[in-house]
Amino acid sequence: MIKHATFTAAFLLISVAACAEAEGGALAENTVVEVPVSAAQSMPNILVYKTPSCGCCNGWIEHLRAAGFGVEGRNLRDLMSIKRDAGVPVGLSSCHTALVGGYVVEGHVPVEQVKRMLAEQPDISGIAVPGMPTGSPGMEGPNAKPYQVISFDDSGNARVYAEIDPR
Ligand SMILES: [Cu+2]
Repeated sequence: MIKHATFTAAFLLISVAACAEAEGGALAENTVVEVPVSAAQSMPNILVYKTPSCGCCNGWIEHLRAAGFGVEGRNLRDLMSIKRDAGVPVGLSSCHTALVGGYVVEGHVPVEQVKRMLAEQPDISGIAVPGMPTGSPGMEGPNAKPYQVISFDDSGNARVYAEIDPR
């Protein structure tokens, strides 16, 4: 599992600073604002690596934001090294690779499955929707067909995590 506690902590600090500023400096300079750890863990931010020209990636990002996630998108011309470092099996790869709460999310995974993984904390590296099936979030369109969410770990195990029927 890849831990991104640093990213989350930094984001919280920035949020708190911006919030304090917006309220006209209601907080004294040295006030310590305590952010409950449980709250931060229940809705971690998602870091999404994508290529600059990927439109369906933006569709998926909007899907995450609509569900309440904070999302940071990073554009890269080549995602191969990101996918390799994240341990995404080649056969499960898709158009974008995301990191959230120590897990990898590859491709157009429905946000309900991301939330389920974060809640259940399974002993896996992450989940993927291989390719770009029509009907998955960000890939809406006619002729939607059932597709699978696959879990994977760093020992090469891949299992069906969820069966999705978008029709
Ligand atoms: Cu896509």
